[in-house]
Amino acid sequence: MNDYAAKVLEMRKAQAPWESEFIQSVTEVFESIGTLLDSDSRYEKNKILERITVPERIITFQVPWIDDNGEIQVNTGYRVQFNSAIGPYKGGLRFHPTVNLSVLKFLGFEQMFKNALTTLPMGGGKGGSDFNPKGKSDREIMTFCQNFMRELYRHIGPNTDVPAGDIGVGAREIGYLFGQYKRVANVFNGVLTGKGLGWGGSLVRAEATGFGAIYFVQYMLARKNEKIEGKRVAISGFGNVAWGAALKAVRLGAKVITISGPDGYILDEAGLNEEKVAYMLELRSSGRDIVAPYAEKFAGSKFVAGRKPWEVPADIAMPCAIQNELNGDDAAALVNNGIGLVAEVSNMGCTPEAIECFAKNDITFAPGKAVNAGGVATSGLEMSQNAGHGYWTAEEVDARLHGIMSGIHNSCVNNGIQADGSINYVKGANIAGFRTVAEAMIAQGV
Ligand code: 2IT
Repeated sequence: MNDYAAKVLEMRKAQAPWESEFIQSVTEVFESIGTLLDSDSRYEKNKILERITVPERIITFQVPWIDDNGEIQVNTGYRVQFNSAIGPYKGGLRFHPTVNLSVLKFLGFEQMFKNALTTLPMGGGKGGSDFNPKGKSDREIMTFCQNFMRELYRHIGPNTDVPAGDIGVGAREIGYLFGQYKRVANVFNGVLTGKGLGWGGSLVRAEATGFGAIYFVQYMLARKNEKIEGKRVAISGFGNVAWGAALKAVRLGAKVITISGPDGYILDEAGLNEEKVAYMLELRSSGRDIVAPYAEKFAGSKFVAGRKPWEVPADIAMPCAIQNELNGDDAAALVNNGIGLVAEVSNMGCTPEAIECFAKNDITFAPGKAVNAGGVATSGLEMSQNAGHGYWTAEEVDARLHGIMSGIHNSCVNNGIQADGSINYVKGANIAGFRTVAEAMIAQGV
């Protein structure tokens, strides 16, 4: 690691050694940008690494709400406004029991570079709560969202900070959050993305993260003169992102053989079809956070309890669930089974040991901040439509999404090309994203 980067990393570690996810994400970026830092002393002179690792603002608040039994519950709400050098803070809200400041700082840090990669004017932010939506009634979800927004509304706005969904926050939650924002702020604007069609939402936004990830995989394959058609694809998760990826993969003739949940994974050797992909939505709306019922519904598939899909032989692996879901042992299993390509779709889905294992074995690996950027990119397109008081067709949005994913792939190639002609996508994505943000910070002064 570059000396300056190592010094700042040590400083951040000493300040908050318990923020393991945040330190992991900073380490990955700092390890990748050494050549850029070596070649340009302005970054150190302007203390860019010191500044870029401290969120511009963190808002923490209490979210009290009343459950269906009339009991008062209390959760913690957060919004980490990480960096606004290139646009208003932009990034999702996560409702999940594992949410804490370290997790939201890592997500906000990643978001800043991801948003820069899209080339749209969006800064980095992230937020959410340790609220667990699992097993909650619709009324409880609505009450929680309303009480969350009762505080958050004063910190956000279409030119200030534009939240969206993430794990545990989908179309239903965005609806309740938007309704409350509108009530208390008395304004109808594009303050959130992922809105419903007909009240400001964009066509293709729901599919965009998964679709964009598959477009990115197609560009990766094209460099190796390969096609996705006929490839065995192992996907984890069964939420919005996994659903979009499975849908596009199936439509392009790939064989999606796994999905997974916290309870285990489904192995479907026949491959998913559009009916089975649609069933993922039913599984999700059950609110139980399990995939086991899939095996009861579709003969020939089986449920493997308590395990992850990375033990299944596949050509392409796409983690679509949560951070650190694919570790060094999982990576070794994939390599032993002849994996050809790994596209990380979840944010920081792979541990450093896993990424190292792929690198050692010359497995093409692309990081989440590049692969999953189609989601936030399409949020950016939703912001444009809102600002222009109109809507674009699905074809228009999809064409722009394609163009943005192609541009991100080109950035990774241009900044990550190695002496042997192979691409280090981690390095390429981090250098391209970092440079854009850092240059804007330098231009704007302190
Ligand atoms: O991780 C992500 O990029 C998201 N959850 C989407 C963020 C957004 O603002 O659409």
